[in-house]
Amino acid sequence: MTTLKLAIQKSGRLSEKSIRLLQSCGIQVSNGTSRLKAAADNFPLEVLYLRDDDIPQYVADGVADIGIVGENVVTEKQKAVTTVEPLGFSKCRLSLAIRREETYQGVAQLAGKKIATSYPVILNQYLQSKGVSAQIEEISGSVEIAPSIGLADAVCDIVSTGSTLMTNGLKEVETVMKSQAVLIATPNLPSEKANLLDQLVFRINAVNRARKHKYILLNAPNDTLAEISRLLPGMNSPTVTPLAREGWSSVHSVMEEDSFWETIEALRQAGAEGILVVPIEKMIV
Ligand code: PRT
Ligand code: ZN
Repeated sequence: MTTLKLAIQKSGRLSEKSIRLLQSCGIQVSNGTSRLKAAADNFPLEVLYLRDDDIPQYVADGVADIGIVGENVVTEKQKAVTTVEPLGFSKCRLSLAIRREETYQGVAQLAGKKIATSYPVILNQYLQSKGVSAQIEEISGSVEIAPSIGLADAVCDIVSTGSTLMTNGLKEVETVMKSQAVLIATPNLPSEKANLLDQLVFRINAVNRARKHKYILLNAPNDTLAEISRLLPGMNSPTVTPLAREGWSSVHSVMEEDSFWETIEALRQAGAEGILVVPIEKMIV
């Protein structure tokens, strides 16, 4: 039987979220703390636990068919892999930062300076696109301490909350790239594996779509239903059922999390009452 081989990070920021994504797709896998690979339950999937930096190479070589890794690593490694889709977690950005006390007037001031980074390829591309020539100092960890020990004038590092930069006396001045976890695949998978990948992507989409939506139930006077239906188009159109109370209906629909509070406010203004909002586990359109 064909098995899809998936590479995920063995231990780090992506590990737990990768395993949780699989679980929400109905696929049980163990964590990789004590092993190199494991077979999943309920799906023909074998999981390889690797360092995140190695995942693009393994997927390009076909040792793994697919992988979950940060977009930043995919771009930096420049391996022949296909990005199947963004996964919506481990969001961060790769940014340039300088000493807090320096004034910043634009990327041109980095010309001739030393910039420490673990992402020399991406940084080099960025500087070239800006026409700035600087010296790139490649280091593999603790990039943020480079200016204070005199190793570099600036850094180009992953930022999430910004607190690491701040505690090291640095300030973020440019976003070089935005990143999140992505699903990558070996180009031109054989059709049986491509078929399994399609099934997995179908499940991931159902889970991720559900996460971005809420199920909403409310009561409203019948003369407000046109306006309320306009505010809650749902997946097709809302379900409207009469209440026992004369002249009132119950409306059920699906709404987007992004515009949640604006929609709720508009519904209240339109006359909705008894609004209930509940999470959706899976959403198939
Ligand atoms: O051991 P292995 O090589 O597998 O792991 P790793 O140490 O190289 O990677 P890991 O686990 O740190 O990160 C894996 C991926 O998570 C990265 O490639 C990014 O795509 C993503 N990610 C999301 C982050 C962060 N957020 C993040 N905050 N990666 C790193 N950081 C670090 C950053 O380097 C800096 O030191 O966290 C610090 C900044 O965080 P803030 O919140 O203080 O700004
Ligand atoms: Zn790494």
